[in-house]
Amino acid sequence: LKQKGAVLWFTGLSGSGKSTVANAVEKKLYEASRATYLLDGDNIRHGLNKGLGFDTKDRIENIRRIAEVSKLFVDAGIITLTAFISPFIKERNDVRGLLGDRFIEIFVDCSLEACEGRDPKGLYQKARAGEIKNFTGIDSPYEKPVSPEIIVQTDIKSVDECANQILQYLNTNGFI
Ligand code: GGZ
Repeated sequence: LKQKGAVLWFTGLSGSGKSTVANAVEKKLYEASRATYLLDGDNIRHGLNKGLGFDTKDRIENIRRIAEVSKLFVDAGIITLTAFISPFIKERNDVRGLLGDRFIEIFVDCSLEACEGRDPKGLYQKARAGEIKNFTGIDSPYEKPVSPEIIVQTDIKSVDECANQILQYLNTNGFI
């Protein structure tokens, strides 16, 4: 029984496909008999982090708490997947410091144009109209990872190809 925990830390713009790829990876890990847990906006921003917004201070606190929770899961031997924009290099590096070699940074690389074109929730349109302030990529920064373990290009590759790329990495590095 493999019980080597790790966090698959997905980072990227809103609409880049973080949750979609993370869900596909989770399904494949289940098929490989690995215990997993997915942390995303649905179970974190509506619960533990209810009350946090999107200014810089709140985003930093959002990521800090997610990192601490991830560490608990990783300690329990679980492959933890996190799907948050996590826009700042500094905070992601802090998570790396907390988790060491169990931190796997995955840059979900998708151009702003493509994300904005998808706009599944109409949020970019609202941000452009000034109805949402501090929207990542529009009037709030996104700092691309400098040396992520994995880059998946969701505007070029299919969800399945991106998920397989991640599984390949986990296999090569003894996590599955
Ligand atoms: C960015 C926002 C904002 C602003 C609401 N900026 O595409 P979504 O809807 O489902 O994912 C986005 C989500 C981002 O929350 P995170 O916890 O991932 O952000 S961070 O890591 O920066 O703390 C988007 C929605 O929340 N959303 N307002 N202003 N995204």
